[in-house]
Amino acid sequence: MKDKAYVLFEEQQLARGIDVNHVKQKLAELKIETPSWGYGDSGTRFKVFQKEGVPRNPFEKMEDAAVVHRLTGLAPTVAIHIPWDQVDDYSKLRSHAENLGLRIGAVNPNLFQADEYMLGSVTNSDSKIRRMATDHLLACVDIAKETGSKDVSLWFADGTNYPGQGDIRKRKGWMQEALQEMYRALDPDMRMLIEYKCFEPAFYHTDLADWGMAYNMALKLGEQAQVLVDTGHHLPGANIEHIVAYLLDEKRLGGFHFNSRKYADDDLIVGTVNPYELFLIFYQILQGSMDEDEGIRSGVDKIAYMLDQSHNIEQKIPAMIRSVLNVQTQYAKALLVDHEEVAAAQKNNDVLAAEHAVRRAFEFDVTPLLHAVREEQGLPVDPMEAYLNSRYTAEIAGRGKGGASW
Ligand code: AOS
Ligand code: ZN
Ligand code: ZN
Repeated sequence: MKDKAYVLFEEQQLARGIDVNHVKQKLAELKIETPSWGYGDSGTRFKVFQKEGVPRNPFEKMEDAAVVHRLTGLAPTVAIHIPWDQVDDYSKLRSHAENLGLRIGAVNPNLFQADEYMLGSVTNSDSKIRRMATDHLLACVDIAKETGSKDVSLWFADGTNYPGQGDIRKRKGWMQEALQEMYRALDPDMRMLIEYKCFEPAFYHTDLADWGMAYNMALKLGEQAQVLVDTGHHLPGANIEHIVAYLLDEKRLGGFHFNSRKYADDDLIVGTVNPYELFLIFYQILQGSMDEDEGIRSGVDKIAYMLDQSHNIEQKIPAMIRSVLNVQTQYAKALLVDHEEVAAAQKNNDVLAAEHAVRRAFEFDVTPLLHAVREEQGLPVDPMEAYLNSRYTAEIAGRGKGGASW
């Protein structure tokens, strides 16, 4: 029997000309990759809090990720970070993941924790350190081939703290050299996702500071190089959905690192601080999915939705469940935008009607819809409640404290 709230929702949407079956189908296709590091202990420079039950190794991280996917149906892949998730045999990690119903997603080279990288990795003025960093990039491409991952996602902490500390233009050239070498190592079906960030840990200049620099680098490298938008990596007030629309139109939007920010790169649970921004990002993407240009439409299909969060004070698994559900909620709302209504208002230059057409989709309560979708997929209607009622937290308590950090 259909739930009353759902019947009402369906009627309401039907009256607006929204095809609810199409909405449900799109929702069933939504996949969000969770980051292995979000299951480990993390913190700020002030303190890393150790939580009980945190995975002790990459294999246990996969087990926790599998719980998130089993309860939500939303998170079938897990991003790994090398060397945090270094193992002797990646095919073992791969089959462990596959046995749990998961796949290994993007491989993230870590070029910021070795002492050698204090003054830069691929942009270091010391050619030996640049070689070491480039070799790590190449090693990560090989790991991706073993794990069956199609994306290698790159974020560089490289930058300087003071004017004059580094030669900005030389460093730009070194960055390009290293990325070119890595690009050549990719199989034709692999992608390099280039992430940017305005500052931190470097506070004066960062070598890849914004989407324009990442995009320019991608253009120089070739079509397999695309831009990764981490929602926490912009200066306050940046219009992220504009950047998204722009990159999508240029066919270079590779993926996202979703998280929330209030001040800087806070890596908080996505959708907690500014859900409307997330909704507007999806609004742009869904508009792109109806473009007459096949290239843009297929670009939309290839966008990698990933989380990049560190759960410093909250329980990791429920935090991940909350996160993927928050993304699903805003995606569902964006699916309710009547694009014809928006287009008509735009045509009439009716500013208020256009804004209204977008915002009203955000204002619907999609809870009955999401319950129905989960029920149809045989998932718990409330995955968070299902987790809290499960014995999993008690089971993993046996791991004790002092598990993997980041
Ligand atoms: C760092 O600020 C970036 O968001 C990266 O994506 C980073 O690799 C990730 O946060 C794991 O540390
Ligand atoms: Zn990121
Ligand atoms: Zn970040």
